[in-house]
Amino acid sequence: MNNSYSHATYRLYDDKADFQKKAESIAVGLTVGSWTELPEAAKEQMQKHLGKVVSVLVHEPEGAAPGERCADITIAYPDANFSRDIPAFLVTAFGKLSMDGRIKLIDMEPSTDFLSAFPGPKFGVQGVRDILGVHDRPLVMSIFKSVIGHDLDNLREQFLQQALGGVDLIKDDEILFENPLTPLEQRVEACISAAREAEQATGQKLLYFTNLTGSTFQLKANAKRAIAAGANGLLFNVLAYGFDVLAELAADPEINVPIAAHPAMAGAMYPSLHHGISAPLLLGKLMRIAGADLSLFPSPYGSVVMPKAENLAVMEALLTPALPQKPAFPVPSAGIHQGLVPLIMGDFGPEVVVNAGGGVHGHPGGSAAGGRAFRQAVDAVRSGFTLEDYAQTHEELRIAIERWGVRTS
Ligand code: 1AE
Repeated sequence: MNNSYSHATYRLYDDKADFQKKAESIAVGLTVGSWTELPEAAKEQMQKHLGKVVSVLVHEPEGAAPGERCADITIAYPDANFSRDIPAFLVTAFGKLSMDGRIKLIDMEPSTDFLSAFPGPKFGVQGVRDILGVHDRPLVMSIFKSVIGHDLDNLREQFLQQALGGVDLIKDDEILFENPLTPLEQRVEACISAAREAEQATGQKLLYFTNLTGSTFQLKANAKRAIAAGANGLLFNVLAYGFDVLAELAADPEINVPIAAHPAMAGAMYPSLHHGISAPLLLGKLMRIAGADLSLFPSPYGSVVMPKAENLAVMEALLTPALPQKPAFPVPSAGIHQGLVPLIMGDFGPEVVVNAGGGVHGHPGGSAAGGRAFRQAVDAVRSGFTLEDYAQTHEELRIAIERWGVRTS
């Protein structure tokens, strides 16, 4: 019998509650159900399944109204109670509880034994860099926009244009599904042939993250069809399907390409102060444990924003050496343009993917110029230039900062 424990930490808001009592009711209620009612013989038998209160820290919530109270409660759950999959731990720790008043799941600390069931990202930061042969700078990713309603020739041409800008990665838009104009295998073949053509011109290797879609039970087969057609990356809407689906895909030896996790639906789960799952856990730790090589999330600067402290905590969860799974690339996204690159590199350091859709395709010189301008912005920061100075000798960057400006904070 396994006698290790996995931990969950919650922030509970209540103006009157006895938080210690509440913690004890969680520890008992989500494990053995009832304790005081049990006869002594049953208690002995059930002891190994009983949750434990680890800590209860009462404090005033940030920005609280007068008198508002909250507590951070950590509960230890016996690993013996659940199987080695993320849904089992999530349902144990935050199944019914997620609906029980103002409570947010802040963190989970799975045991070493639990973590050992997850191979995690196949490639991670280092593996993706090795494929691309790029080790000394942030990567640049273009989001393939305006993809619905186009035929294959049109799609190929649009792909080629963004690839010619020298970006490292191109990801499908997450809303591109199986459709009669650009069926999966033909779409992959068209885009990969454009990638090869661009590679000849730029000397830059390129990964194409094809959107993996379809019904859950078809996903593995669809992933393998895409890979057989030449896809060298997959984009996956993890939260619409569940972490376990990502874990199954990532653990499959035949799915031997990096997987980028898209955060679609995350807004229904993390932004509330009082409910849901914290962003660092949802988009950082669990994505990495489940096997995402890259995780996208809203940045602190663009069009869809997440507060900076939370953003950096997502990055920390993706990169920390404290987890046994390979580090995964943070990809702060949404509304990113060239004028934000100094902020991104300043806040995230070198292990980051600069990711943009509108910032590439909205460049007045076209998508190739947009990609080039991003590469120039990265080079400017690496060489210690301001964007304005570097732009004096780099036309695409000059036009980009004329269009979007430069943000300094
Ligand atoms: C947080 C996800 C961002 C995303 O998927 C996306 O398509 C962003 O597009 P832009 O860069 O805002 O145009």
